[in-house]
Amino acid sequence: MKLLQVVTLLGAFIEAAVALPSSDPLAPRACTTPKLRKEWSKATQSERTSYINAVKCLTTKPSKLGLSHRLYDDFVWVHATLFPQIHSVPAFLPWHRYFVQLYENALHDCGYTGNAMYWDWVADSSAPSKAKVWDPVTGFGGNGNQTSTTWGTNCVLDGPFKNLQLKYWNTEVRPHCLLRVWEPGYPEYNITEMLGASYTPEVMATINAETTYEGWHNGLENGPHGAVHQGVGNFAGDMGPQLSSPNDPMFFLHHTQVDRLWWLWQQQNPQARTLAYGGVREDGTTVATLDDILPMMGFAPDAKVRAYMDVKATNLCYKY
Ligand SMILES: [Cu+2]
Repeated sequence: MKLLQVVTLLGAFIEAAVALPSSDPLAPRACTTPKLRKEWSKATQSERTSYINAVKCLTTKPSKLGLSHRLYDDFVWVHATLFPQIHSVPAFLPWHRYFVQLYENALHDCGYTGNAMYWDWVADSSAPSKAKVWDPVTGFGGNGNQTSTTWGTNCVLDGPFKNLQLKYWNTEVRPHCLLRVWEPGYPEYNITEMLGASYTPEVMATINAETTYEGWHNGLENGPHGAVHQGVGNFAGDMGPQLSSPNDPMFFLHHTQVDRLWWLWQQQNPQARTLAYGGVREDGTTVATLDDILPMMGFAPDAKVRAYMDVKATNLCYKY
């Protein structure tokens, strides 16, 4: 066989090998051009507008679950119903990674061409209320009306979501406006505005010093993750510790940041940490493994934890 023939054959063979569908989502050759997920304030105005329009579009589409609510409410419903299985457990991080991915897909189906975006609340922790994400023109609008403490009155007054109508509060049908109750902060009690002191770079450095998945996950979920929910929503706002927190579109910018912080921790030692996983499952006794199932209630296929560990996996393929 002539050299040229060998080279041609070899080329065809490589091409065929590359085109083969991979059953292993962690196959290294699969993700050659990862999509960049941007910080909200770093995106262009047309990207931001397109994102917000797509979020609104989710309220015009029917439920994929066949329920009598909108596609928008599917995200709220799935999160609220699965809540005990996906919080305070090792699956917290991969499940929310999958959930953000499904949200990004849904935004794409609504005409958005960009990628998931995040709010870097670590960078804004010294004055979270001044963050660009709350801008009424270029962001998600600001705090709710604080004239009353009656549930359902703390409606967001400005920005693109001021007329948003929401259906669920936890798992109950309780129609309401988008509610926000920013933690005002009480300097005399050392409580900072929006609980910013709980997600500073110093706090993150301490959590990032954890070398095990279990240690890092617990530090992040119970610390900064929870503080941001509480700081934005409090007990009467949608972003608070409610089962229905995906009601606030900010949920997804928050959880993309959570995902980014996990990725940053993995990147400190990719060899050891990309598949680092562990801890105890929701039953309180079973040890978590990469073969555990991430439930999605028929909204999307259930998946294995293993498939949501590596952002370079074919089914994800993004970077920060
Ligand atoms: Cu959650």
